[in-house]
Amino acid sequence: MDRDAILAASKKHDIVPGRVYKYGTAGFRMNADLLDGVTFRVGLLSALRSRKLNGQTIGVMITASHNPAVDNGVKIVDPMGDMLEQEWEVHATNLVNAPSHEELVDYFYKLADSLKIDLTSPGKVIAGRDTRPSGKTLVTALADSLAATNTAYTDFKILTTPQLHYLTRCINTAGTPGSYGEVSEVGYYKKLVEAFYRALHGRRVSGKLNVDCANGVGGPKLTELLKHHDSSKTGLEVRVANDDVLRPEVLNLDCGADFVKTRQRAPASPKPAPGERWCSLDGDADRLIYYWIDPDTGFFMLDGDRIATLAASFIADLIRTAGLEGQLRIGLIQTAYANGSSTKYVEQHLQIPVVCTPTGVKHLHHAACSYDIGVYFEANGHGTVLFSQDALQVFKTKEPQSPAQKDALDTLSALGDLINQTVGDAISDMLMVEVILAHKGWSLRDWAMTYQDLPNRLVRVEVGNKDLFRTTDAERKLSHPEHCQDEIDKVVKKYTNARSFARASGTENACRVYAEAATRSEADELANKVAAIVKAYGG
Ligand code: 16G
Ligand code: MG
Repeated sequence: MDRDAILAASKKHDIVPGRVYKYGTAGFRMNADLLDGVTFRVGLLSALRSRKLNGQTIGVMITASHNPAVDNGVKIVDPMGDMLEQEWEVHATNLVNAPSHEELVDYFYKLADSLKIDLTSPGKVIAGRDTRPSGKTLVTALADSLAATNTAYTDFKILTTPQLHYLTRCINTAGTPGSYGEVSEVGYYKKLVEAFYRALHGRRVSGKLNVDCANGVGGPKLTELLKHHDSSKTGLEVRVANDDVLRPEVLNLDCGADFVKTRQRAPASPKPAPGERWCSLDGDADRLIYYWIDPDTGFFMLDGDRIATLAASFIADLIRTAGLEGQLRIGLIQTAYANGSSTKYVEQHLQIPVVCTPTGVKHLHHAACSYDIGVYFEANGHGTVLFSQDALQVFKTKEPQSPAQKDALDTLSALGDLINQTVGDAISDMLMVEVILAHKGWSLRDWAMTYQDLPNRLVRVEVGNKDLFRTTDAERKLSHPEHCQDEIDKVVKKYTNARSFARASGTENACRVYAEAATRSEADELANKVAAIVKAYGG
């Protein structure tokens, strides 16, 4: 590696001065104009990361998910397709904040030295990006840093975020017993479709599914997947909606999973007709929300909590039928945003333990790994089901004692292939939901009947200094500012079945307040009161 080459390359990709950059829950995410130098530096870090991990391939994804089209973002994917290890987030933050090109290169070598990285060893990085036009230029910045550090580099061009995670894991497991799949986009489609056929196990999907793709990368990719799918075999007919990726300004505009979840209404267009089955993906296709318009009661949403409870109940039943109860541990991971009714339903009705973690996929994913079957979903629709190697092995090798056991074992094994094991994947999750509904013979309304959500409200509060707010107990309580939590507790006590918490956002300069209570008006009132407390303490 040549210091001068890195320095010269860096000088082509300035960092915008006077800003503090932080590798947060979603990597670096901001207005795309600020990201050229940031992306170059993320390239430097991925070059180091790959070498630190004996030349395994590192993924870099360029996306700003559900943010407006003018934003973009960049994040690093570890070899098994999971998020960058947390200790390295600090290194990413430090590298990106180096004030000058010289100091950047100094820090790069210092980091390599302190982490005992052999810079002469080979490194490998792959990249993907969503449909944002700015992604194309940012990829150039990434390519420049990888060239300057002699790092092998493959640009997989436009992908969903989960596809990039899939490819990263495939490359690093190729030729081993744990091989995750064919290293190509087509390999991803074939794996999912084949597992979908197997998981249905002769059942058929009933009713057309309309998919709002947020005018993001999920649109063209879902269309590709459907080319590999024979609907006469499954009954699944999909109408792909909001798949305009040629007009960047419509990305995530009045549509997509984030819009549907936060506004609690259907996309502005096309208007879902009463009774139609709908779901929405977000801009990079790692979140999924289902809904329909009821002719009598109007819009009804099935969010991440609902997907989690559906998956957990189905898989727990299969485990029982397969005669594996007691042998495999199943757990459900949520955040404080999960509706209290869903938690109660899982603990009391399904008798499955629930763990609460702080917000952010990495926390949930990590907690899910400690179960044989770890179901994790954020209420916003991001999540997946992780199976341990032991579990996957048992599904394949256990000798069935009856046709019903064989059916259950085959279905479990197929789910292991269908459900993305690296990260939440809207397309894979959608196929999983369709499989479960087909097995249960359920409509969206049947699914919705399992429990009743507590009315809830989320409020964004602008404060002088959001860093004053520090949390404990998986974000369910504030430790700072002092006395703020006491005031919140006092208010919550006045309402029935109520719960409320406040936390600083990890992606925006604001605090968020969540409140739920027995009635709509109580939930609204409580949210507003807690928001007022937060505002008063907010500096
Ligand atoms: C990021 C997280 C998401 C979380 C959200 C919270 C990842 C990949 N994404 O989008 O999981 O729900 O941030 O945002 O971890 P907030 O901190 O602004 O409320
Ligand atoms: Mg997303």
